[in-house]
Amino acid sequence: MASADSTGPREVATLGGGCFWCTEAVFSELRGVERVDSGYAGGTTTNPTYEQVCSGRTGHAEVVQVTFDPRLLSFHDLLTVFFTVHDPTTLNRQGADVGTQYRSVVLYHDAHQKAVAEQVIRELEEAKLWRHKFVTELSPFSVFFPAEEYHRDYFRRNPSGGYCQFVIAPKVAKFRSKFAERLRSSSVTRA
Ligand code: MHO
Repeated sequence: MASADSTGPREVATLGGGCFWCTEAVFSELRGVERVDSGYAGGTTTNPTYEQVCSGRTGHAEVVQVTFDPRLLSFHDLLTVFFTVHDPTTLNRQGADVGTQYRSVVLYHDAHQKAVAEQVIRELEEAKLWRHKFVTELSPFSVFFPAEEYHRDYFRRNPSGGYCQFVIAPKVAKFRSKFAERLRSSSVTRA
């Protein structure tokens, strides 16, 4: 793996970009990412279940918590990938997935992450990456609840599922073609 030694610095980002199966699949292939955990954050219910989050009543979003080595991947560049592989302009929605649990959200861990998120949004709006204005929520991170085990590595473990083939695979393909130079080397053999 292309990541650095186990004693180096680590940064954690908590990002919601719709169904976490998608964002997990993409970030797992990004060089500099050490681990990706799917879970729930940004709401009020303690230890929510997937079913509760699906109901839209917990306030939580499906998120991924990304642990990365900032020497190999900056938060700025992580966000650039994030905003390319999900649509940050549709309110509470990613494609057919509708509900506040699918909202676009950056749960920043400190003032630096907040400032960088504001800057990247400005840059990408100016570059017209997407046709419409970003609706991404920026809120302070408070607590992350890991998702149930069966959500872990969902794309790799369920390759023949319809959602995997028709929703996740195109996002992974977009990531691989737009950010080929940022792929960790092992994803080539995993594909
Ligand atoms: N519409 C998808 C979303 C899965 S995701 C983990 C499904 O219900 O299978 O929210």
